[in-house]
Amino acid sequence: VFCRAYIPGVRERTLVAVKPDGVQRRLVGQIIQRFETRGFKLVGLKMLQASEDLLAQHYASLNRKPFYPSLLRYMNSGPVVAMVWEGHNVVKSTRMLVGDTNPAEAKPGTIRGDFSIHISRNIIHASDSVEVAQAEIALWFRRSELMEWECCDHGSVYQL
Ligand code: IDP
Repeated sequence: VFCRAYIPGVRERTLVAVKPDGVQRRLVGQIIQRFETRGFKLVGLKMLQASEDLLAQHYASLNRKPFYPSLLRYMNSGPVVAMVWEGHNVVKSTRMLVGDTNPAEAKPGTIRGDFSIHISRNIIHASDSVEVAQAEIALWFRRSELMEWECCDHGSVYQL
């Protein structure tokens, strides 16, 4: 059923990753549920052990920070669940759903604010701009791993 109306930005995509602590703590289901119930569309999903090379590229902009070595060890300490979510304004909305980088500053109701305490273990990654999202999706996913599909409730989430 092709029911997609023209809504500007409705094809916007962002990269989200449940970090190794989020996987260990069995939070994957609850995190996915927040994006699904909001109305966003899942277009990519996989569990992987991120390589040091992937992480070095992903966090290249932070490589002079004092916490960079421990950040890479943390992200490499176990499997992560990477996903691509699609929808109107999804990059900014996801940052709001996720909450402040530092869980101590993250509001209750956000993912970090509800499930984490310390900046060194903040359970989730989300792209911070549309341009960064495009680069991160290309880094983490092959084109063939991203699904093109129609959500049957599109007209209820957006507009018929
Ligand atoms: P973001 O993940 O909210 O986009 P960034 O500033 O890009 O935040 O930092 C990337 C990640 O690096 C954070 O999510 C967190 O895991 C880690 N990080 C950032 N600042 C610190 C810090 O001061 N101490 C330890 N880890 C940090």
